[in-house]
Amino acid sequence: MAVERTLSIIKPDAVARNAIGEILARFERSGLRVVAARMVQMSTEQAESFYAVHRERPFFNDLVGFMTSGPVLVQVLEGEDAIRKNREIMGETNPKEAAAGTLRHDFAESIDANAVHGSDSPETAEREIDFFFKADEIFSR
Ligand code: RTP
Ligand code: MG
Repeated sequence: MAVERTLSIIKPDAVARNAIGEILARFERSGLRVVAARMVQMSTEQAESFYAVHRERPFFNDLVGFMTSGPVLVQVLEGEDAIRKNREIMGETNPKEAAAGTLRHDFAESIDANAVHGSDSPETAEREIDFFFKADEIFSR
C-alpha cells in the first residue's frame, strides 16, 4: 500500500463539543500522522468553493451554512492507505448508519452536523490539500 495524504476537517459541531483531541488521537492510534493543521473559520465564498462539486445538490445551502457556523480544524493526514483509512475511521455520512466506534457514530448529531470531513479519492485529496495548505506548511515525515 502506498503512503498517501488526505485532507481531514473537524467540523464546527465537533470543535464546539471539545472533541478535537479525541478525534486526532484516534487518527494517531490508527497509524495516521498529522503533517499539517490549522484552525479556520471559513467564509461563505470559501465554503461554496470547497464544496463546489455539491453546488446542485438540495443540501448545498445547509452544508455551506453549517460549515461557516464556527471554527473548524483542517489537517493533512499522512500514512499508508490514508484516504480509505480516514473514511473508515469517520464512518458513514449519516451518523444513524455509522458503525459503532466510528467518529460519526460517537460524535455526530445529524447528517448535516456530522463531525468530520475526509477526502474521497486521490484527486480530491490533492485538490482539497492545495485548497488549504501551501507546500511549506506540510511537514512530511
Ligand atoms: P464529507 O465530504 O463531509 O467527508 O462527507 P461525505 O463524503 O461522507 O458526504 P458527501 O456526499 O461528500 O456530502 C458532503 C456533506 O454534505 C452533507 N450532506 N447532507 N442532507 C443530505 O442528504 C446530505 N447529504 C450530504 C453531509 O454533511 C456530508 O458530510
Ligand atoms: Mg465528501
